[in-house]
Amino acid sequence: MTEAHDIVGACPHDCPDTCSLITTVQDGRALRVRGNPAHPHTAGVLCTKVSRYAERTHHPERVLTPLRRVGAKGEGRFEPISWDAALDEIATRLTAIAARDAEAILPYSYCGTMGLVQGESMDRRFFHRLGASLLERTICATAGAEALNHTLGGKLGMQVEYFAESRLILIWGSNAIASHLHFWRLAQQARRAGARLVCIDPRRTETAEKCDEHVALLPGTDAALALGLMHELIVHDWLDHDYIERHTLGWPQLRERALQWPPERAAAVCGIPVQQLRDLARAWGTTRPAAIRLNYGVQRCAGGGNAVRAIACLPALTGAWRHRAGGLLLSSGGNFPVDRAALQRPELLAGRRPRTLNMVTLGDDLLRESSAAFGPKVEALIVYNSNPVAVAPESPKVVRGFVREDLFTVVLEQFRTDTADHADIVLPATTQLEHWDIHLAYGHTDVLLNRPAIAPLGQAWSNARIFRALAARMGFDEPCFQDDDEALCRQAYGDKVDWDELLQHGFVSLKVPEAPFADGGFPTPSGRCEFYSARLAAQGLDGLPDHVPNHEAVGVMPEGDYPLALITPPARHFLNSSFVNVQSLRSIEGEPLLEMHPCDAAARGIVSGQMVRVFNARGSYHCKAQVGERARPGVVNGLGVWWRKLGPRGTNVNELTSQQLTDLGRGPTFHDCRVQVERVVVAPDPVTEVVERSTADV
Ligand SMILES: Nc1nc2c(c(=O)[nH]1)N[C@H]1C(S)=C(S)[C@@H](COP(=O)(O)OP(=O)(O)OC[C@H]3O[C@@H](n4cnc5c(=O)[nH]c(N)nc54)[C@H](O)[C@@H]3O)O[C@H]1N2
Ligand SMILES: Nc1nc2c(c(=O)[nH]1)N[C@H]1C(S)=C(S)[C@@H](COP(=O)(O)OP(=O)(O)OC[C@H]3O[C@@H](n4cnc5c(=O)[nH]c(N)nc54)[C@H](O)[C@@H]3O)O[C@H]1N2
Ligand code: SF4
Ligand SMILES: [Mo]
Repeated sequence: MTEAHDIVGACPHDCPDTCSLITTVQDGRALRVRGNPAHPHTAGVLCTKVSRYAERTHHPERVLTPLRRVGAKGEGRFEPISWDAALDEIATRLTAIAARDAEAILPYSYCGTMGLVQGESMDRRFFHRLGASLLERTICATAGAEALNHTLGGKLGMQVEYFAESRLILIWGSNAIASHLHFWRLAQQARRAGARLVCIDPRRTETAEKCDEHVALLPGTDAALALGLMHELIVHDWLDHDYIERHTLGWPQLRERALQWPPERAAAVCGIPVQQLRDLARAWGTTRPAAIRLNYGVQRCAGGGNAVRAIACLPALTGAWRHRAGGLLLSSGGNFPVDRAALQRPELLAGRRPRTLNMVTLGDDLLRESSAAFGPKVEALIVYNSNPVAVAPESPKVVRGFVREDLFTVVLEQFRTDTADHADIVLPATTQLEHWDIHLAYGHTDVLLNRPAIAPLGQAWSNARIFRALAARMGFDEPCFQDDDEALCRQAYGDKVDWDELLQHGFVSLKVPEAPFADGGFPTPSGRCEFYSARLAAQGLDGLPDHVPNHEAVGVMPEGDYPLALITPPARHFLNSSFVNVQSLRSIEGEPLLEMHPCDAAARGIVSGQMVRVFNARGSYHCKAQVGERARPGVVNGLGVWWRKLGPRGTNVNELTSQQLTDLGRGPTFHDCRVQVERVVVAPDPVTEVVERSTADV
């Protein structure tokens, strides 16, 4: 037995906190993973999920050899094959398709790892060289990102640590305790020093119940709330006229727009008491320093981009940016000087301009035939760092696409996910403990390096190695296909980050201003905070932020059929669909639940613990009802992206969500969805279930 030793790494997950990890290793096995006490933002603490990362890595169900399908698509029956056989088969199939039209090949990936090497380097080189279709990676944050870009000039904002000094914090569209725990520590610090915390969220989350105030607005009404707040700031003259004059663009127009939103109108749209809106405006207008921790929950609806724009105007109106503990933070990602061209080598496209498909509309796109407008039918799909069968909206269509007999599907995975079950070939991928990577963060401003703690398990390879090997099989002989994983790590930031310091400490803090917009200097075309965006107006869009009702707002769809709004926020102990197969975490999470307000439940004769069917025109989903105050009247909360095969009847909540897009950024609208709910009566014979409609529904 060798002595145990520690290796410093980085959490790979799609979470603003990007923690520094310490893995204790003995005899080639990761014994445990804990938070690095030397990294200020991590402060020695990890969330419950990643504390179980060693359990996840050494999970008995890891995919450890290449697999070839022997059953029907989706059945999940495979036989092990050699790497040579797998690579030969993939290269042969892709070469044949590419000879006809390389755009019939579609890569599909997201942030299963946020690592720059395993997430967006050799893979992109490979697909660029091939001339495959491009993918718009929109499934999470593009509406908010584009909104920030058009308002502040980029994914920039407050330095997260200064929230600890704020006197008022609006936690807006974010369940910090569940989804970025380390921010909550700072909010608690602020509160101990006397700050007031306000949570703005339709759901009474763990975070909402611990704040001083909870504004439980209807989903998709945040822009109306922001405009109503502006109305009050104007009427009471809680404005910083000097800041507005010197550092903003379009105030006369925005002022006129906001004056159309008296508190009564805004509160009615939001479904909140008008006094609550007035009180919030007074607090925002009169407290210094005041800050907003905005998160992506607000932008998963039709008007998500406009909502983020409206909210991002609030700090400039009151001059909140003047203080380092004032302003707003949605994403800090724009601070990182990543050399994406060096990693991804767009020049390998050699002048070709392949079509781009949107990852949100995968369901529709897999079912499309070739046409002049669409281009070639998708014939091959290469999935990595993502589990689209579970996470993409409107899964009935996604599944119909994945079971197509004429689709060749390769999935690079650590586990037999719902998506892997539909693959022709599954390739075993390493976890973060087994490979090199380098990271940015979107909730702080440190670069992190991930060193492998253990050797790859079984025959697992890193994504970068897999794409290197595929490139070699396909005869791609450009020198960039020789770069190994460590070399790719070095290329990510070039000389902009000190490599030796990274090797030594595992992280390097970027040099960023304490209060980025204290004296204006917004990186927009005008150099100002753009209330009015000429760029948006030039695209034929509204140059000012406005309230854009949900696609499936009250009154838009036939309300009698689907009267309830459904939101689908993450489960605390899963990360999107990752960790659902980790038994200890699944035990805490329990089972798929639908939270309902007592009045909506009573109207349908539903009690807690009862099996219900949630449905709309797109699909139908069974889970247990949990009746209580976490849900507001008129809104039901379907928690977590469960693996379909681990949920009742092999479905999850994305059976119901739609492929409609946001106003900006072509993003998903997971929280913009209408449904009906009915109880399911289980007959003595468990196979025959009778659905009972109460009189309230008809
Ligand atoms: N434990 C855990 N942590 C996670 C994740 C996870 O799955 N589990 N996912 C990670 C990822 S990929 C991301 S993008 C982030 C996601 O985390 P967030 O950016 O925080 O986004 P959501 O979880 O979608 O929504 C956050 C909150 O917004 C609320 N919400 C829904 N609709 C609206 C609305 O219209 N207006 C307002 N004001 N609020 C609304 C939801 O009820 C939820 O509590 O978290 C990351 N962290
Ligand atoms: N209904 C509903 N749906 C949602 C959301 C919601 O709030 N509600 N949230 C949406 C959001 S915000 C996001 S970001 C998406 C996320 O959706 P995805 O990006 O698909 O994220 P995960 O579900 O975590 O799946 C990531 C997969 O990547 C694998 N993986 C991790 N590391 C590696 C690696 O190094 N190599 C390879 N080959 N594989 C790896 C993991 O095993 C896991 O199966 O889901 C979206 N879907
Ligand atoms: S998921 Fe977030 S909070 Fe948890 S360890 Fe990773 S970065 Fe930290
Ligand atoms: Mo996300």
